[in-house]
Amino acid sequence: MQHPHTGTTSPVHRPHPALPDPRTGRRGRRTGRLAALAAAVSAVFTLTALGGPAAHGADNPFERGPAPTESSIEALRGPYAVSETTVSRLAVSGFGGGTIYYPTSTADGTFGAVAVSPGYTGTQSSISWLGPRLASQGFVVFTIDTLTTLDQPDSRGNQLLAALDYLTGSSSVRGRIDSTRLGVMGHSMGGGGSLEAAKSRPSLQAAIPLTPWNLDKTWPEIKTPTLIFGADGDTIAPVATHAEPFYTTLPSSLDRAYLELNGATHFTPNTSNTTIAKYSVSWLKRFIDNDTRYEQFLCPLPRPSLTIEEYRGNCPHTS
Ligand code: 9J3
Ligand code: ZN
Repeated sequence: MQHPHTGTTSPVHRPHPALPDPRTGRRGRRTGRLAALAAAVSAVFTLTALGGPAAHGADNPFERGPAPTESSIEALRGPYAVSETTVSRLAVSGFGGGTIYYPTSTADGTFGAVAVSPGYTGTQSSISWLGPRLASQGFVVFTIDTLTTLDQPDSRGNQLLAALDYLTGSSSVRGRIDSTRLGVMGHSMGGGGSLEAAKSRPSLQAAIPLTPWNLDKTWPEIKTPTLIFGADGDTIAPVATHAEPFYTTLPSSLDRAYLELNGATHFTPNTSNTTIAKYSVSWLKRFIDNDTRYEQFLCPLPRPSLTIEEYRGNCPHTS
């Protein structure tokens, strides 16, 4: 089967009316500066009135936002102002409700979306920092609560998928989402759940388990590009029996990576962390949005540093 993000979905790309047609060199009916200006104003008005698309990459209909820099992906907030809406657990089924963080503006068209699960005994507050941090870079982010705080990874995987289905099918922001461009994240048993979700739904574009915990140690079935974060000081989900075997058993043909955080614990993903954010943003952009402007941060592989104990992965990426 063809990998979904190598597909050639056609964007709505009309030639800009004020610019010469690249094939003919002509501007069309009206010519001259005033006519070009009128056409440009009219085109901007039309596109804005329709809610986009605006300023998407010429070759990639899914890329959003300005060209990234090291500092833009490390920043506490990206270029998009963020709004949020609460989803009551009473209003949904299959998961425990949550909070949706989304770019406020509709001028850039639709965005990819990510659901994020907390870990064992945790609630959405344990992963809520990721909501505005990732949404401000141009994603709809759904931090969820689980049905019970004691749910196991397989259940958390199903709940992440139920949350994505709610997000794209019923939520108040469904019209802002490109429902073909989805990902999952989670902490600990929620990270184990993100592996379960990717295993059961190979159409997902990205998975990012954070210090994941799972009794299933082997993941050869996964087709989704996966970035696994481990923590060198994790005594609850030690990397030797969790994150590392999860990574090494992913197919070697898959776009995959393992980032071991230096001086970190099982609970490092529960508070704002720039290393987690910058590589998560890069991975989501690269694989949910097909945005190769972010490949520079993933390839060549990041070198060990004060915050990165070890980084493994394939390079260049193949999908
Ligand atoms: O979600 C987690 O933090 C999983 C680690 C754990 O408490 O496992 C014990 C069964
Ligand atoms: Zn397995």
